[in-house]
Amino acid sequence: MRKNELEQTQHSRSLQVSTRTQHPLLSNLSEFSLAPPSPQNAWIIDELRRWESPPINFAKDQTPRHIEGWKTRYMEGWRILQKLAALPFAVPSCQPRREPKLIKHIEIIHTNTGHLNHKPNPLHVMEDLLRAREDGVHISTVNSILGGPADHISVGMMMTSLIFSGVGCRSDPVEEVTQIGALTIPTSSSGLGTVDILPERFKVCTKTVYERTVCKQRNAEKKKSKKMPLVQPFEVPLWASCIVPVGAITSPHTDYSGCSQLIQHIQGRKLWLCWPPTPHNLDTYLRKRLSGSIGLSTEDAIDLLQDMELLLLDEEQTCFTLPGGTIHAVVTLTPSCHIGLKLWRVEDLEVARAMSKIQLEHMNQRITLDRSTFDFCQNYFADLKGEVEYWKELERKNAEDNEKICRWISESEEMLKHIDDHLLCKQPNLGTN
Ligand SMILES: O=C(O)CCC(=O)C(=O)O
Repeated sequence: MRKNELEQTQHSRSLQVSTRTQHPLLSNLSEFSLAPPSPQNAWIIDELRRWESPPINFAKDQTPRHIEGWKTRYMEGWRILQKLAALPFAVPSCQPRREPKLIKHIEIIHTNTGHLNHKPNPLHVMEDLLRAREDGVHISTVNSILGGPADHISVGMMMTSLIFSGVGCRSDPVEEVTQIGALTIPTSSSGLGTVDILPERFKVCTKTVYERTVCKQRNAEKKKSKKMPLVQPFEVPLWASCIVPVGAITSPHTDYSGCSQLIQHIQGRKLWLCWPPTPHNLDTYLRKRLSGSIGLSTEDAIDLLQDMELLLLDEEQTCFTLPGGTIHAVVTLTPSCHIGLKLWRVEDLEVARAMSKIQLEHMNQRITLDRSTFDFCQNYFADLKGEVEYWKELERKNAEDNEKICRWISESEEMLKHIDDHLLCKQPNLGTN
């Protein structure tokens, strides 16, 4: 047992007597852990209560086949929240309108958007979603019940799922109960491109680079604003938004290939579970993900990964950074949306290197890869290719750490030069996986 785990256990033992009287549900949690639950985590029980309420609990006591998937999800969320509430040590957390407690890895930039003249809202996200559809831009769509991609789903079905998840299909046994979310909706000039959300500190910083896109007015918009001066194409931060229905659970994963993300929460109640990219955590998560199985479940992550931090978000528009390589899982308690912006920072460099090293080692050890692992590796290195351009920009901007960044760029380029052949010879036979 590591030192801080030992301290946490001792600390919770000394609280044993008061724990039992703190919250009525705490006494039922003893079956989840030998040590008594920490009263510091009692706030999670309120979230468990929410999870046990409509519309999320609608499938709990029903048996029709078409809601089996929903029921499984419901039970998974219930077990996750129970497990968290039963932990015998105080989990570092950030909760609405409370001082963050013990949070070290996640950096809270601000806890609301009171300082902004124009605030981001779900309408901006919907505008961007519709624009992406009109322009034929690919967005990642996921079916949270099946835990996989849902690329064939129309925007109409997605919107229906957002509105009616958990309430709409009860009486129609033919209709599947859907739970569809969209994960990468790009900024457009009629949506989030109209709001300046980026905190000043990221605009004027030699230590950080953020992803950008050129925002162009479309012909229809130009016609509408005939009397207005013509707006020249302009560069904006390339926020990508994410819209998720009630009751969704996103399993532990890392995003991209080492860059950080700035996340601006827009609306909804959700719980983020975050684990820092320590060597133990990266190794445990990546080896499981690369072993061809379905990956690490949230429940296993709570047991196996170290130094978890929890972030509970509600209508306060909190902004925070998710440092490169952060493993995260999300439980959504009401329909919600947020936006993310990729950031490149010198402090992410070692994590980017460690992640690539594990992926390469793993690929070298295996003769063939199954379809899911092959896609995972391919996406990882495709992302890395795009990220190298931003590392180059950071290198030009940051004289102080120039040498370090240069070394990482040439390592990445060397890796990428070999990766195509390496990956191609491990490509699974189509149709067999
Ligand atoms: O909100 C969710 O369920 C998933 C969000 C997420 O994992 C992300 O934005 O990277």
